[in-house]
Amino acid sequence: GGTLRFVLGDQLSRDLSALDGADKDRDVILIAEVGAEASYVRHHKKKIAFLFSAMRHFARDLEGAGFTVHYMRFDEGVASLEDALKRAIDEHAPEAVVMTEAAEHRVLMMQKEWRDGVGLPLTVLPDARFFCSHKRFKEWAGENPKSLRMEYFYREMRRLTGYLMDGDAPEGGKWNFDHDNREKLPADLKAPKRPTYAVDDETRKVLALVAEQFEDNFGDLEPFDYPVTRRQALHYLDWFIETALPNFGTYQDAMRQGEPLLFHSNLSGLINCGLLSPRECCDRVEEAWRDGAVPINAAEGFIRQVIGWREFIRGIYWLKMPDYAGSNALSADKKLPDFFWTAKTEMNCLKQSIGETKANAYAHHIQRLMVIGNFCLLAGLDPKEVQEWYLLVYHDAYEWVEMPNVVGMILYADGGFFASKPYAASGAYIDRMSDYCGNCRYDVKKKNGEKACPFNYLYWDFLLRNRAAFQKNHRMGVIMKSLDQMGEDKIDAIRRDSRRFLDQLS
Ligand code: FAD
Ligand code: DLZ
Ligand code: SF4
Repeated sequence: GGTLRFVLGDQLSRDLSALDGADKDRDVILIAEVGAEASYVRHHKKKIAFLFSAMRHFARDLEGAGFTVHYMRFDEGVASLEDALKRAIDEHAPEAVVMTEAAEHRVLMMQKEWRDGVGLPLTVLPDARFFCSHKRFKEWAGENPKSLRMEYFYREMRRLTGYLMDGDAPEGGKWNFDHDNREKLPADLKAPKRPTYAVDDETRKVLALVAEQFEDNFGDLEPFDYPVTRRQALHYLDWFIETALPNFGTYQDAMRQGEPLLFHSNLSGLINCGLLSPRECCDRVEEAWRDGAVPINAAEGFIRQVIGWREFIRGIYWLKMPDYAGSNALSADKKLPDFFWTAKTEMNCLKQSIGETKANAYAHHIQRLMVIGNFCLLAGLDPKEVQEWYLLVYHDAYEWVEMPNVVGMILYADGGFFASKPYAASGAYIDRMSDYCGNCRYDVKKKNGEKACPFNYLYWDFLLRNRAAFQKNHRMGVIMKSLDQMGEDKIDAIRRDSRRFLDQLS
């Protein structure tokens, strides 16, 4: 036989290294829906439906292009990726197996075991879809780094890719236009209407499967209107560049009730599973800027998220795993409150953000970071529980990208390895960036008492609880000083309100 090419669920790219040089006459491409991957956390129903549908359509596209694909469907009862591999080897008797390295540590460890155990040559190739190789990231980070900063990494990536560069200098005279990207949303500015994609026969079957097999999982399965094919993904990218990108930068931090997407790209799920490459997305964005169709703060903002944050986060993950998973620098140990599953809370910002998460398997960055994440941090929720929640609720969630965002970005559980200070904020921040507070039973202007916005006293209680950890952080200097000058009465009120609030959570 020829070569067996095993493609994982988040490797749905025609230019995947494992498909490089595939022989249409002799090779078999294996793609498998397997029990263990679909249930290692209780993924949101839409996440499973999206991925299975994308996998099936990708397989069909490969077949259309003349490849032989062995597609294992969920109802064939394949227990695990290893089970899929062994079944395929038995059936096709290949000479060798080729794979692209898994994006998650857990699965890469499996690949290493198979290499030693399947009894025929198994090659694991690098994943060239990322801009920055493991080697390059390690070299950039240096030996045993104490802390790393995205901004410097990002500049290296700009130089490496040449995006928005004028020779050695950044276009527009600055590396970063974030300062322009914090505007409030004007009341008369409407979010553009999104394209939706009709459910075809294949997706209909997947929806029926998920409804039956994953009945008790979190989240709403329908309506389902995601792009699931390469062609639809490209259409969605075109739509984004033309319609939403011009305002993407300026209103990147804004939130509005009933508008889950605003000007965000919603491309993360498509990029992470392989239907779009990060390179083609950035190429298109840069082109739109060179054509004068979008301002520099939009193009730079998007490209920074992708070649900066996305690659940096992946680098941190591989630098720090496997120990990173257990990080808990602030010894946070509270259980996740029930409303993370039901969205039933009187805190309107959380009700909206979690409600949208439940409906769409999506929330945009500021909702994930400054509403839900901020709450997890201030309330002292257990990092393990928070990691699991974020890993299962979003359709773009894979451990390599979820974990550093949770452990490092929102929870400060790695002691500030890449965040120079915790992303903690009181209600005033949420009020400034959204219209949530106007519809809330709490009063964002009140600091203490039954009616006060809980973020207001939880913020100070968090600092009081973790005083020792932040005392030496010079970026926290001003705020820790105001804590030192706070009167006993005020401190008592903060502690009393926080205890009352946190007690009734559990
Ligand atoms: P846009 O706002 O349009 O941004 C463009 C692209 O930039 C995204 O599609 C994404 O590919 C990339 N990007 C932006 N910020 C980040 C970041 N911090 N890390 C990695 N990529 C980034 N993103 C995931 O893809 N999967 C996750 O599981 C995930 N978990 C997160 C958990 C927390 C606690 C936080 C704070 C952020 C998380 N993010 C995750 C990052 C970010 O919130 C999402 O990528 C983004 O909201 C996806 O929506 P979008 O495509 O509309 O993004
Ligand atoms: C997330 C996921 C799910 C839900 N199901 C599958 C599956 O059935 N088959 C598969 O090959 N991959 C799946 N994945 C993705 C993997 O769990 C894993 O996250 C990635 O391959 C990253 O290593
Ligand atoms: Fe959220 Fe506080 Fe505003 Fe209510 S008042 S929406 S709890 S920030």
